[in-house]
Amino acid sequence: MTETAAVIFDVDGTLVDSERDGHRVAFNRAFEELGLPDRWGVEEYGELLEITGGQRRLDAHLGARGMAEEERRQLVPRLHERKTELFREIVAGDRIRPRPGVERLLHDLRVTGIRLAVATTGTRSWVEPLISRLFDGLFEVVITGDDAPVRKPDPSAFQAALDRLGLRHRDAIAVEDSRNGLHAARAASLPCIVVVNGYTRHHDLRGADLVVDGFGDGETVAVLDDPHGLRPARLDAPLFRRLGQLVNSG
Ligand code: XBP
Ligand code: MG
Repeated sequence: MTETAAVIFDVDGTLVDSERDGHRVAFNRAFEELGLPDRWGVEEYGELLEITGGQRRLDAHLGARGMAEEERRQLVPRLHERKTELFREIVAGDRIRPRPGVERLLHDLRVTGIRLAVATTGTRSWVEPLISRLFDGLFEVVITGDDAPVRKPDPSAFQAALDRLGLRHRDAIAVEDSRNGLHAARAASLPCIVVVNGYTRHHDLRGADLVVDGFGDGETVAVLDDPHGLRPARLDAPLFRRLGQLVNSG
């Protein structure tokens, strides 16, 4: 029977709650600095998150409000470059923190000998400083949007992580927060645990192996979907091992 050898984590919304008070704020500051009238509200940004990748999100938004393609081609890369710098400053100011229970889980997995990887569609120039600041030395492999240019729900980020780990899909489990992330993991044939947040609680998450509302930090997590009957109180190494055995024996 195959043992779970690695867990592959998404970053935005999963390891860190970075969208509403992080990326959104950086996008808005970039709009302001470049003299654009656009500002993304909390709710509107939740809808825009359906479009993965900052440049694609900007392009879709500006296109929908009537900006010509030629202008977008010039503007989107500049806006995104400035947004990336501004988000790096937000990270450097310690304003992005791990979701409650994440650090405990990562240490628990490592102590049990489970290898850790990251697969995100975010830009490497902010992902790397964020990972070193918050999770220094814990992740063996970090795949970013620069390594896997096709954004989730395409499976390429997860496939690249498996390749770099030298593992097959049967040896690993993905942890995600959103429908696009879940679909990317499933398209790479990975089992997937979804830990929802305020932006993703309403997503259709059919196909997930477990859906919970947190990692379990003191309090017992609320289980939203549990097709294998795992009934976890929190996410920990024995739960990942049990899930790995279940999906591989089924
Ligand atoms: C995250 C994203 C990213 C971030 C912004 O999705 O879609 O675009 O919102 O980062 P996931 P960039 O959690 O599925 O990886 O601006 O660097 O793209
Ligand atoms: Mg995410």
